[in-house]
Amino acid sequence: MKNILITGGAGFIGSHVVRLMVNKYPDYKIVNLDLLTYAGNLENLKDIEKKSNYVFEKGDICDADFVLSVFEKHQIDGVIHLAAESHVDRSISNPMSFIQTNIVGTVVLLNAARKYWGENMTGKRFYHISTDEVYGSLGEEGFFTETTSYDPRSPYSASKASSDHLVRAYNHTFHMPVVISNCSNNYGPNQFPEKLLPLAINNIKNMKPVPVYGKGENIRDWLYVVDHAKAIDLIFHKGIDGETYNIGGRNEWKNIDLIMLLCKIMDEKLGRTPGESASLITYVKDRAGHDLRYAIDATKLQDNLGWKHDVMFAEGLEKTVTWYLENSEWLANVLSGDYAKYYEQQYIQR
Ligand code: NAD
Ligand code: TDX
Repeated sequence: MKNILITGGAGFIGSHVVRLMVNKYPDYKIVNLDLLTYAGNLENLKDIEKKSNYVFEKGDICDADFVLSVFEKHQIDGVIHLAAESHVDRSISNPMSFIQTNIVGTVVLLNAARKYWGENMTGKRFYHISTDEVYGSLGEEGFFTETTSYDPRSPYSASKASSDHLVRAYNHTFHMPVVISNCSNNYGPNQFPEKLLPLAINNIKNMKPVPVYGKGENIRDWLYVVDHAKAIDLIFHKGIDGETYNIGGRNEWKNIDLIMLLCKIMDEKLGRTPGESASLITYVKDRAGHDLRYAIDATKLQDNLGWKHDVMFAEGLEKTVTWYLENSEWLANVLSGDYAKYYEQQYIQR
């Protein structure tokens, strides 16, 4: 496969996948299709944007004519589909855009691939990137495996579950060569500061309250974004058609413990007295339908494809904090625009 379409490549995870693929495969053409919504940012790709094997196409995955034209123009052989509305809180206040982008957009892409590839899809691949949230919420014990029943509980996770089902349906019905992965929470550079870690880093830096939903007892399984990008590269090249792979770091943290650790690191980095950053922690109204715990069992990916994560959490978190402190211009740029309005609605008015 030579001409690869990556959707959502200007977003958080997508930009790390684009960078990895552009640098690692100089003989591939990497086409990044992104609408540049509030979450898409071409600044994330400054270091590779001039490479000869990289092309950017601005447009909407829901626009069938445009998507098909991109397949034809670049003779696309493989798709890595990351474009999505990705923030759970926004899916609670505005579910419709999640239905449109995550469900309709995925079907538009599948249709374009089917139309362009025709009957003989040998050597082609449609790789759909999904989330652990489709499996629902765990109690204190157990892990999500690839055979765990779907039980999505937010508009976001329901829209992702729906797109996963549609991708599988195209495999079953039309023999489209697909592969799916479901990953746990990612963290790292370039994450939009609506998500817990970059939001907390930014607020701590500016001595603003750090909002912790409910009692802070919800648990997430954190993976460094570059390790996710490496898993995506591996699955794209070595995964078996029709299979699903779970990706996770075996790195569970209660939200409040994670924020306490972050505060400790920030105190050290900013030369504050111990406890100064933690004094900003503020318990706020819980997220509606807040899932208690996510935890991934990635044994299949480890045993079948030899994946393991490289970055230990202490190192990854330290790198992440350093990146945000050193990239205040990036942060200032993404915080301008509509973000202030969103923050006001999400944290001040409710
Ligand atoms: P993100 O919100 O940072 O980026 C999404 C990108 O998609 C943006 O660049 C945006 O401009 C683009 N986009 C949105 N709507 C579009 C449309 N209609 N047409 C074209 N482009 C559009 O998201 P992320 O956190 O990088 O997540 C990427 C993918 O990985 C998503 O599918 C998400 O469900 C999945 N995922 C994310 C995580 C996580 O922790 N962030 C974990 C598991 C899976
Ligand atoms: O201000 C906050 N306070 C807070 O306590 C925010 C933004 C979040 N939280 C809590 C909610 C969650 O329990 O922190 C946890 C993490 O929240 P998010 O960063 O919003 O991530 P989450 O809801 O777990 O979903 C993420 O992981 C799976 C991504 O946003 C999804 O795209 C991905 O599919």
